[in-house]
Amino acid sequence: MLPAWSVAPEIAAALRDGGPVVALESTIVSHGLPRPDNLRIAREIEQAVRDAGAVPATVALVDGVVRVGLDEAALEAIALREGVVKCSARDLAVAAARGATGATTVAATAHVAALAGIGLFATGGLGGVHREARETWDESADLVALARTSICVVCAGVKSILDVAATLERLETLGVSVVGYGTDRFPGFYLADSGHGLTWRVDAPEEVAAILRARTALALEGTALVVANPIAETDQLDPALHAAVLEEALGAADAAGIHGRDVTPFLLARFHERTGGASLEANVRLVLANARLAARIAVAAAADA
Ligand code: PSU
Ligand code: MN
Repeated sequence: MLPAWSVAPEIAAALRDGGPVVALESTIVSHGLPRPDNLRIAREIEQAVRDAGAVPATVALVDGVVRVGLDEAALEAIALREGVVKCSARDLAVAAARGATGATTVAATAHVAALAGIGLFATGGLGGVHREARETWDESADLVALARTSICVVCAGVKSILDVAATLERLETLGVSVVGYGTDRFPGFYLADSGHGLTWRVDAPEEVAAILRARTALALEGTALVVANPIAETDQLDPALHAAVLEEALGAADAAGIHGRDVTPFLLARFHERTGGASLEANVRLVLANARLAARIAVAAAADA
């Protein structure tokens, strides 16, 4: 029988030696970025982690096995194969038992990373409370996963298609720590500033490593630490274009009856179409920046150990 999960040898060795490792999710590759560019971008994200001195560990389900660290064939399967399932935490075991191939969301990736003993994780934007949540109850499982998983997640805030204020309230209720990196404003994914302030700001990877140490000492490491890293202002989407496209995209999703796990991929794809690729460019830049920062934090945390 195949094992339910496996760790690539390079990653297992790094973890044994207490070396820096950064987990990466795969839903952004399969469902968040258009083909065939997604495969090249997935490689670039891994390379960004390597360039900053850490080992990348992209997580995905390939033919029924949860893999921590993908070889070329596995990365290609996730990026290009038809019918790759978007797996949140609740989908993982079901999909694994069926021998499926699936990409892991923030919720599923955080769970698997913690299982493997990886402390750092980079993504684009977290899921959260959707704008129509009052009617639909649509709130990403990313939030509850962050409330119960010991992991540090580097992201550009939550996706700007969401109700950011409500998501920040939920993160507070769930006991998830949020710090801004180089800012006291909560980033807005495609935009540098979501319009919401933050209580805590850090300015160096070593400061995050110190927070991680304090969490362990205080037995507060059972939840996630979110490091919110804004996209550079020169790379952000034009705010007026963002507002116009968002309104159009939300209307289109509603008209097309999109719901459940299809909402986020639909809205992101609509953005990429309607901004003539500008949102795609911004998305790639912010993910690369998050991968680099997560690697620097992993290096700082490993130096502590
Ligand atoms: N960040 C991106 N692009 C993405 C995602 C994050 O830049 O596609 C994915 C993550 O996998 C996240 C998911 O967990 O979107 C959220 O989906 P939902 O809202 O259905 O929970
Ligand atoms: Mn949802």
